[in-house]
Amino acid sequence: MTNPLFDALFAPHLGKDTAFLHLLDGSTLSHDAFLRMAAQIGGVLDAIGLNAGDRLALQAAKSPEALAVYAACVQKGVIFLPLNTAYTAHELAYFIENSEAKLVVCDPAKEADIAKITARTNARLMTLAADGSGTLMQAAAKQPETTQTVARSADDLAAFLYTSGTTGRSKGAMLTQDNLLSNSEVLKDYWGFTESDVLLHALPIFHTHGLFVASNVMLLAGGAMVFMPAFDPDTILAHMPRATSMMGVPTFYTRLLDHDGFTREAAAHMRLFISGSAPMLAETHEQFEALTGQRILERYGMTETNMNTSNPLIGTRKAGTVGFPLPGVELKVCDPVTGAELAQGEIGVLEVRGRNVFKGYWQMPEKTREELREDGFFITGDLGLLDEDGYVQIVGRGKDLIISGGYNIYPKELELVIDAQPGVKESAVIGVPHPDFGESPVAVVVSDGDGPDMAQIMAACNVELARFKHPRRIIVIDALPRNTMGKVQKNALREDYKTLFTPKES
Ligand code: MLC
Ligand code: AMP
Repeated sequence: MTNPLFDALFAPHLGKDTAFLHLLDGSTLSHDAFLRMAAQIGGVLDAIGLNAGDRLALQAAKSPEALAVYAACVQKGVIFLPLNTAYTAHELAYFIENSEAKLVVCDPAKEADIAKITARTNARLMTLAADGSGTLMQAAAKQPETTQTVARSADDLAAFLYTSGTTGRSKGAMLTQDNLLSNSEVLKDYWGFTESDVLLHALPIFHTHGLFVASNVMLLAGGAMVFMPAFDPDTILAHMPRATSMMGVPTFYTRLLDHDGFTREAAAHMRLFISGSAPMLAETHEQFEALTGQRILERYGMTETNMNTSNPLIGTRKAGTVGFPLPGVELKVCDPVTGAELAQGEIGVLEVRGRNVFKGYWQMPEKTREELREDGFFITGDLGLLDEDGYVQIVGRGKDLIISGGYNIYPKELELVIDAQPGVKESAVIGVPHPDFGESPVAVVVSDGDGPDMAQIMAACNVELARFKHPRRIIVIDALPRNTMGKVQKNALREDYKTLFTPKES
């Protein structure tokens, strides 16, 4: 019986008492202990009747148990649907309903709210707290520490990751076993990860970066992770002496650079610092190198495609670029209108094809057709070029998207909420440069009648949108700038407010 993802990431570690997760309380969980925990959770999934192909939605704090839920899903062929812990009940209702999740696991503090949703959808609800308590692990404790692995093929689905869209409706990206496995195999080799590596893991585990890049690669390599509930520079520095490597979003690096304890000596033994999920300023690369003597390795990916490009482990890591297409990934720069491939140096939309590219959006065949060509190329919506040395440079986005601290915020989602408030005629949400988060959303609002009620807008945001998506400023103006076609010129607005969070350059 085979299950390619389980056989590669998890099965080789059965019975091994090598360190897998170093926890902040000083304890270490071995590979085998982790797999026994996952098997017990797998037993719970069997007991409540989850079958291969059913969905399990998890919104829970980062913990070994939460990661073991992922392992259990892979072992049982259940499709894992991790959800950002910041999502409100309003947002969760959509994901749970849309995915038709059969089991939802949530923090005990959210149980009452989520029970209202699962009552409607008939999903089973269990709880998992940050310390591992809750009904899930109570049930798991009664299950055996070994369990049957369910057979799966490479093309079977392993996970759904929801990603918002330019229309404001989230889409469930369907990722197969092979999408995840092929990418982790490539990354492990490309970045040289082995069982001797210890990764500083401070990313959330509900997105591609923390789950499929960091955790899958380390599982495949057989190394260990210092598993931190969240990013905190003091904690990172305290654990750096035992680590070999770190993966993070640019905000991790700018915050580390601002910390007095981050010195050349502190980083001297580290073999690799990797950044991605958002553009890193060339200036951050340079400051990092000036301080540590090391160059950050930047790579580029997305939910639908896993990782597409990377700077090399050995060779020049070029600041301001995301490196070369990874082995097995074909990348083209295309004309945004005709789709024709452009010449080296010309700016166009990046399109990618390979085993890493997802299968489509859950129950959205039209959206899938719009973005995934019949020949297998996925239209990323990112604008870029191939430079004279073949490095990919991302120069902007064709899609209306803001990335704040590595989290995606689709302006349309905010505009729909703001436009529905009294006193608002219309709004345009733009990303403005921010020194900590890279970009932050600002709402530019045109008033209607007596004008917008700011408290009311924020109250609506509180109910409908996760806090990280909220506009950091609301600016009222007389009219939005439009072109002759009547389209709002967000570029003009971005120009007007570009120094809102950063001092003007002299
Ligand atoms: C937290 N807050 C944010 C935020 N994160 N606001 C805007 N953008 C963010 N990214 C807000 C909270 O709501 C709260 O608001 C306040 O900041 C403090 O919360 P916190 O939890 O203490 O935040 P902090 O620890 O400072 O978190 C910042 C961060 C975190 C950068 C460490 O956001 C993070 O870990 N980001 C990583 C995201 C990631 O993994 N992305 C990968 C996506 S995968 P208030 O007002 O209530 O105080 C992908 C594909 C690929 O993109 O290529 O990898
Ligand atoms: P997500 O949908 O959360 O997976 O976000 C994917 C998007 O993040 C991509 O389409 C890019 O716009 C952006 N992204 C990821 N890595 C990088 C990077 N290294 N540089 C610039 N943008 C990036």
